[in-house]
Amino acid sequence: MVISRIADGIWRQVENVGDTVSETFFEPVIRLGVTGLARSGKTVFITSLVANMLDRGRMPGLLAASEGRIEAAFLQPQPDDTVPRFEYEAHLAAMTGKDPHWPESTRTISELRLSLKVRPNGMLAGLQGPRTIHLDIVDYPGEWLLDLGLMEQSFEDWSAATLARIGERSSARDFMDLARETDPAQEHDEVKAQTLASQFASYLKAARAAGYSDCTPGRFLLPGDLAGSPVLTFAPIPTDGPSQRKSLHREMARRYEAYKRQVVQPFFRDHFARIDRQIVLVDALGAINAGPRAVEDLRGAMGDILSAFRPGKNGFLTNLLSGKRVEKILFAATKADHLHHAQHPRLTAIMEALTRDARDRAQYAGAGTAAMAIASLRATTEATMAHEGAQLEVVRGTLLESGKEAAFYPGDLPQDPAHLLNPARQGAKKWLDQDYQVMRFAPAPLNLRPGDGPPHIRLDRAAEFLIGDRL
Ligand SMILES: Nc1nc2c(ncn2[C@@H]2O[C@H](COP(=O)(O)OP(=O)(O)O)[C@@H](O)[C@H]2O)c(=O)[nH]1
Ligand SMILES: [Mg+2]
Repeated sequence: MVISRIADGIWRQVENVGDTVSETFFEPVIRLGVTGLARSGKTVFITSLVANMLDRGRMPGLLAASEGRIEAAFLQPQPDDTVPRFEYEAHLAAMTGKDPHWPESTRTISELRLSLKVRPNGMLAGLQGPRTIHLDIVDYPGEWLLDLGLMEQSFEDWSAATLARIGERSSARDFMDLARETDPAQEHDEVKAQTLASQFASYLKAARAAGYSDCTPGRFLLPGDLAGSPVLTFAPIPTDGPSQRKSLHREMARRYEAYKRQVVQPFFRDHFARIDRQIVLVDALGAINAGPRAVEDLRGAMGDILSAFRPGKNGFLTNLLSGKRVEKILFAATKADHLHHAQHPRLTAIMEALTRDARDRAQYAGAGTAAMAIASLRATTEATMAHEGAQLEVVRGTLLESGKEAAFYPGDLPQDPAHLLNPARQGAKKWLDQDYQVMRFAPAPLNLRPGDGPPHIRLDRAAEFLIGDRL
């Protein structure tokens, strides 16, 4: 009896050792994090990246592919049994089927394992057969990174900072009325707690719709199966001094701590801390189109998101990572197919400027960073048109709303990103010189040659930066 139990234990240990040995020496795993705020283009990016890794005809910028060293690519069951699988097949069918359309938006974490059989290059080329390398792609909402700021804040500090920040926003009026008349010392009452929490959640939704990015706690917007649970039933309230036993203040503070411990911390520990390479997708054109306030807000949110990648500033994260770090971070402006390629360098420059502070610090911490303008699924073609005596460089495509073919000129992005970022920082209400427009195009019907993935812009360069050195 006892002996068999010991034997069982030993057997399992040996099995575990076997796992790690084969993973590290023979079948390396790269965990690629894909994040960005809602609608930044994560789903389309992952779908197109995987399709283009399976059929590599359009990936000349990925050296291992252009050198013909990738002998095979295939999807495999992912290693994490409790994380939803990224619905690759459904998304690809949406984008490249008979009646192409954009995939449904998803709002949670998901994962997909792509395995590559790669022949080594250089010195090892003649000595070694092909190796299998697993690319575990993890899609998670950028909103969840914003919660990192809560980890180092007490309930009282968080309440005070939040109430001060949102006090003047019209979208917060109802909630603020309620918060102001709340006595933190009153006895805890579940109905009151629920009213506060639901008013606060309504405010967060309205704030996000109005273009604000500082909408934490992130799970209030995307509660999933936590909806209605105590960890999501709290709100900032005016507090002064320590809380009394059984008071509303005490219970709200307790739930806030539970949210940090049971929602935020597990995400960082189980997912974020294991990422090797990261791409942060940004809908910079969308923000430019929405105006200076949206650009400034995006800059702020980028700063907050990116603070997760310089753990030195955050004690909680430093402990969690214990020396491990993300090795490469790519900041990509998505949907570059809205612009003629002549303007792509300007979009890249804007992306660089938006993330400059964060990139400088990441570089200091030893991570390689880059900024790029990409289109995961190219929905347009380019053309030059005569217009009022000048030549305009336009893009053509099928408009999403009307289904009509149209040529489109989005406006001229400035050479110098400061022409956009400075007015945004100074609180300008609208752009001075001109307006920028974004049309939504439908994905174009495709007629792919065998071996070709869906059309894109610089997806191969993005892949080379993110994983090229490991292939
Ligand atoms: N034209 C164009 N539109 C894109 C591209 N990628 C994303 N989009 C648009 O952005 C929307 C949001 O993309 P999605 O991947 O669902 O964003 P997510 O919320 O970050 O997963 C899509 O429905 C498309 O309208 C692209 O490469 N080109
Ligand atoms: Mg998505």
